[in-house]
Amino acid sequence: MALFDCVCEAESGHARALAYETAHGTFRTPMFMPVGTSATVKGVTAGQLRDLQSQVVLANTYHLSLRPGADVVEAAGGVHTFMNYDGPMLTDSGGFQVFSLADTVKLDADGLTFRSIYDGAKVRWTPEDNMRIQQQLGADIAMQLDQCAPYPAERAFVARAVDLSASWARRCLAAHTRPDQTLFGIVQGGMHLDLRLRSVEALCEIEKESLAAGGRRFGGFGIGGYSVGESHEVMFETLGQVARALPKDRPRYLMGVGNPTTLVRAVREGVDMFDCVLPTRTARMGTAFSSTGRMNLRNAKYTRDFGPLDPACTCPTCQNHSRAYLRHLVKQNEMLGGILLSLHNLHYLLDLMRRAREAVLAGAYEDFYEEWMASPAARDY
Ligand code: PRF
Ligand code: ZN
Repeated sequence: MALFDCVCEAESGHARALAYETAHGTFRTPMFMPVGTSATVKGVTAGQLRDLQSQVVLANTYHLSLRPGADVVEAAGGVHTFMNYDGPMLTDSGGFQVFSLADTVKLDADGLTFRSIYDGAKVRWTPEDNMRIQQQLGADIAMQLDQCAPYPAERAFVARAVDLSASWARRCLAAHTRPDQTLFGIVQGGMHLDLRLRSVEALCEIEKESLAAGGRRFGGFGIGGYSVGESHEVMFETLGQVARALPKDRPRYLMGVGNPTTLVRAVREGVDMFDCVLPTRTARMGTAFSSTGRMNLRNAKYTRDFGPLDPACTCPTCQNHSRAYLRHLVKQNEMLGGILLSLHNLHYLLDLMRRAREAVLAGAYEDFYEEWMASPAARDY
């Protein structure tokens, strides 16, 4: 396979099994990507990620460009060598973090101005600045700079975010030239189907113009602007139609979504890739996914429970440690507690997507979906 080739190995209903080629190896979908915001999946080493058979790690442009700085990461040889991880990597543009972390963001047609959460320093990004930074960071996949509208939001506000994101997509695609790295466009449009379709059309038009001018194409498409406070049902009213309006021959990445049942449902709608801090963030708070639903390890009922965390799980945590021990670690704020639960929760989502892929390859995704929805694990939705 050539770089950035995307091969569809099987389809089952709308669900797909893709193989995608990057400069750091092939990844296969459906797939969950652990989040390594600051060039670290918190508490988890690169070796452990490999053992978990994690395929792609996600880092963040907002955080890395402010600390330690894109120039430092570049001097290290890029984010791969900096964190000693040699598999596929993706950097989010940081647009989402600018809007969710900063209290004042100044937005204009040419870019955005915000203050760093680290030291209050004023930062200005044009789409070109953002592309230069992501090329310095050197991940295999860069994401366009976009504006994610909050929920709820006035329709006119969402429409402006769609048009601004499209104008930035055009500039990002023109500014992104590193040959070993690809760029994903991002669809916005909130919960309005017509605005979502307008966003998809704009991206396709921008790509067409770029190709006609001898420029590049998008390597895939992010679906942003969901999981911002709306209910599951509201998201699924439009998600499937949006995913399937995107070009069939490239990956569709639902950004910032990590609820197990949402993943199983979104794959059925034609989504291929996911990322979320949920498995690692909730692990650090003492929560574990399990085959019988979510478990809060702080609960007193585990004090003398010397059985494995999840008897159905094959992860290293479940092979080696009891609920009582994990509860003790969590209660004492021992850092090993968060680490062991992070390993388990990541294994859980990675394994769920591997099984989803097997089901697609077997042409039996609908059976997999129904079995999941009937399982006790789907109750915590
Ligand atoms: N845009 C970008 N990153 C994101 C989102 C988005 O809309 C979301 C929304 N769920 C998560 N991460 N660039
Ligand atoms: Zn486990």
